[in-house]
Amino acid sequence: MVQAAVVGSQGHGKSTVTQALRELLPQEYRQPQLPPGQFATARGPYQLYDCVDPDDFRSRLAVGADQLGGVLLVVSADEGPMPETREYLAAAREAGVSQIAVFLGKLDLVDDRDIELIIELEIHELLDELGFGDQSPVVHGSALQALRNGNSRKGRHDVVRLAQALDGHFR
Ligand SMILES: Nc1nc2c(ncn2[C@@H]2O[C@H](COP(=O)(O)OP(=O)(O)O)[C@@H](O)[C@H]2O)c(=O)[nH]1
Ligand SMILES: [Mg+2]
Repeated sequence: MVQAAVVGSQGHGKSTVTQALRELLPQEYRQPQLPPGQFATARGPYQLYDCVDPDDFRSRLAVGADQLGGVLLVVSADEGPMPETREYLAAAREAGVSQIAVFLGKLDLVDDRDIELIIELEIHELLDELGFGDQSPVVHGSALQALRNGNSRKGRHDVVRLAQALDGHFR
């Protein structure tokens, strides 16, 4: 079982991404739904912990940072990295977590490709500044649209690519 925490600024879509992974992957991989918070990818089962706020994340890290396979950072494309985004990353860094995968979400709210790329650059700069280097995968998408169109393979596409990024990057 891969344990992972979902972090990101309030309102950026953590709970929506968590729900999308949980609801859409069973259709993709033709597996039964697992208990709350769990889902399975091609690699196997995951337990996702959807953080409420940075304090919640810190208490999670305090009890078991070494058991985390990685952290899924959610950044909304309409706001970009926020002070709370940095706070989460600093906490992960301090606890020695080094596997970060990024979901650049709410793409349906941004119709300018340049803005999307600038925000991705800001995310890479922030990761670099906090000492995570340049290895983190960044998956672009819209979890809400995926949930709305999840019965189609095309609708699930972003969420499946996110699952593949977790499979490849988390320990
Ligand atoms: N337009 C749009 N809204 C989204 C998307 N994902 C989440 N939201 C909305 O953003 C708000 C905050 O999402 P939520 O998952 O609760 O954020 P959290 O505070 O990070 O857990 C809710 O109203 C969601 O419906 C998306 O991909 N597109
Ligand atoms: Mg939430």
